[in-house]
Amino acid sequence: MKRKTTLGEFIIQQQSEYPEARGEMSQLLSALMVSGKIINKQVQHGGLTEGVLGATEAENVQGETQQKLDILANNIIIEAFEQRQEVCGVASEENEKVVLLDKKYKENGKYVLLIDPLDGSSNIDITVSVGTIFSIYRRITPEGSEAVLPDFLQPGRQQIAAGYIIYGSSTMMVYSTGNGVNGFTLDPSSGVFFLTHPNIQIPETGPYYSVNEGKMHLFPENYQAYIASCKLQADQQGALIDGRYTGSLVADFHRSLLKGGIYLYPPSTFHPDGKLRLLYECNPLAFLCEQAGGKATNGQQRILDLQPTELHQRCPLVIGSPKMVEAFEAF
Ligand code: P6P
Repeated sequence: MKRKTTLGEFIIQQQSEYPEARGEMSQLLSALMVSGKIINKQVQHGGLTEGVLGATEAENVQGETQQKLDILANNIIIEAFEQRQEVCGVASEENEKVVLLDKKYKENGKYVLLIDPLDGSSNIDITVSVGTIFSIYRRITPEGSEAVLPDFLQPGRQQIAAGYIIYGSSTMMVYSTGNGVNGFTLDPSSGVFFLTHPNIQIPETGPYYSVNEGKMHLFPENYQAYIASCKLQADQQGALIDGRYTGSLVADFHRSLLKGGIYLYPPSTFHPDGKLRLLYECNPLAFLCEQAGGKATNGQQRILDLQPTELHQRCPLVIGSPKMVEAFEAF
């Protein structure tokens, strides 16, 4: 039986479709792949590695306690890009300001990278899946100068690539460069990512809705009404729609992408704009979801059309199977 295509081979095949490509995007994706393998090793070792689990005394710019692995993952990714020339700056959930990469030659980088280095990290200590989310834009200010905020505050529809690495029962890298979504599974014995989920299409509808029911009473009426309707609905086969919520966005999104379903992080009295961040959580997943045939909205607008104004701004997120998001929009 012919062996599966590796991620490296796939990247090269994709690049060959762009004769003018100089391989920078390929290099960028390879750096993310390498970072994912290194982070995976730390995540999978969990409590076996002294001092890796648990929280630090530090808080990130969101005022959230930083897990030790958050910081580790952030450093692993930034260091990977300091060794290369494609990226002139990184915006991260873990850094208040944009990280300008080493001045030596970084100002020639054509791309900017936005990351949530380890989303859902509070789940690590209980061995629930976590993930790295990434979003890539071409810079809009002239090369040769330092990257500036406008390079990062672009609408999500300008993304040229986005994806995630999910560290779960298996480790997968799922990404898109604008021509569909492909999923690669890491073979731990060889350290190679193999193409296991070619051309992912999200099912039009699905068997799950995913929301933090504990906060239901804080949500706006229309969200409560839609969620109540999910509890009453049965799908074509008469099966009820189930609730599934892991508290890890990447895991909840990955399930919706593969099985069909809808994930909601609504506005609430605690979080009037929702809790999730537009630039490095909502935009990359919205890009992927649309590439797979799904939809993503903030309750009023298409996520990818939102014009960002701040690096760490939050936005409500309703994302997943198109028919389920449309049903929500009717509320
Ligand atoms: P809540 C994790 O902190 C995260 O950013 C997402 O991964 C997750 O979906 C969400 O927050 C969980 O938030 O308020 O439901 O605990």
